Amino acid sequence: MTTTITLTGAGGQIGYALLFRIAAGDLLGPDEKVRLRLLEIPQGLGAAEGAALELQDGAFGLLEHVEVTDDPAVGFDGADLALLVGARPRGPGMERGDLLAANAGIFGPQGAAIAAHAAEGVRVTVVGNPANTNALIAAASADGVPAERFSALTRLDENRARAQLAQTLAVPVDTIRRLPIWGNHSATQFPDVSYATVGGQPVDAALEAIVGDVPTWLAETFIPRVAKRGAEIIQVRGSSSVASAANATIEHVRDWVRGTEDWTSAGVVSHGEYGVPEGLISSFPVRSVDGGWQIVEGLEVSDWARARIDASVAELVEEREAVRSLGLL
Ligand code: NAX
Repeated sequence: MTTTITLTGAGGQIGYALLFRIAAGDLLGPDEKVRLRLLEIPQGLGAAEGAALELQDGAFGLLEHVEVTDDPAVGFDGADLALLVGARPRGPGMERGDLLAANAGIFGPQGAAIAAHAAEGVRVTVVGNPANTNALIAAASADGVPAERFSALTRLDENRARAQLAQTLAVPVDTIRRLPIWGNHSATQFPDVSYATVGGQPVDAALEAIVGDVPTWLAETFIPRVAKRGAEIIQVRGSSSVASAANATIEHVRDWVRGTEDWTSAGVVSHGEYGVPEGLISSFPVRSVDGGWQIVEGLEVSDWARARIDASVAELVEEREAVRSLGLL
């Protein structure tokens, strides 16, 4: 079998980190051939073409074909998986409304091109920020493609949260499970340790023994550290997260395609679950079953957690209203 994968922003940093892992089989396994379509804007074509030359030099047995284009009709042609990484960054003096509008101008037409040209059953992962609202705009513009086929990346946030908790508890990171992100991929996101387990046991007692007052630690240390990790990386590294973002993207798409044993996090369309207004793309605890995301339902949500979820969801509502008021949704 061959899977056609479209990557937008393929000439950018995350694109460069993603391409070689996809070609090496990290996304779909060692038996699935891939056909890559690299979609860029004209200024990014040279970098994408250069990456395509390097892909050729990688002599990857799984890589059947690479096409570089700035035409969305060609870029999304036959796409089984679309990774929407290219986005307009916030420029100097740009207000949030300007940023939303600039990105609506990218993700609206891309959603329409996906509807017109992608394979039936296409699954679209939005990485480019503001990821949740960009996914909402793309889904709204993709006539005939169910909104459930669009999701936004919050796996990097979850991975950051699991890594921080593992470090605090001095345990291997893969022993930490069930630590979902709720809400927006932004500073208001809520990494929720309420259900977290370490080695299959609730973390509460172990955490209390180490940090003392857990609610204070969560509010003053853990949540801000996770939510501001992107800024910390920029400060230390001098440039934004790249390889960790690519890694999270690989994990997100791989789980979506292959299924999950346990929960993870993804920005998916709400049908009103946990009081999140219908139609918003918000991060939830999810499972992947039969190729689709399913929101984990029936969880008890404390008042404390409720307030955090509501604050992040309120930001998503504001973003949606801002885009609507510009006539872009
Ligand atoms: P770069 O600026 O290195 O690359 C972006 C690329 O997108 C550029 O080559 C640009 O030419 C291209 N592009 C712009 N408009 C396009 C369009 N209409 N069609 C196709 N390509 C287009 O950014 P990079 O570091 O790769 O980050 C990409 C996006 O990921 C940014 O929006 C960034 O904010 C976002 N991130 C999202 C994360 C998440 O967890 N959801 C984490 C990492 C990252 O911050």
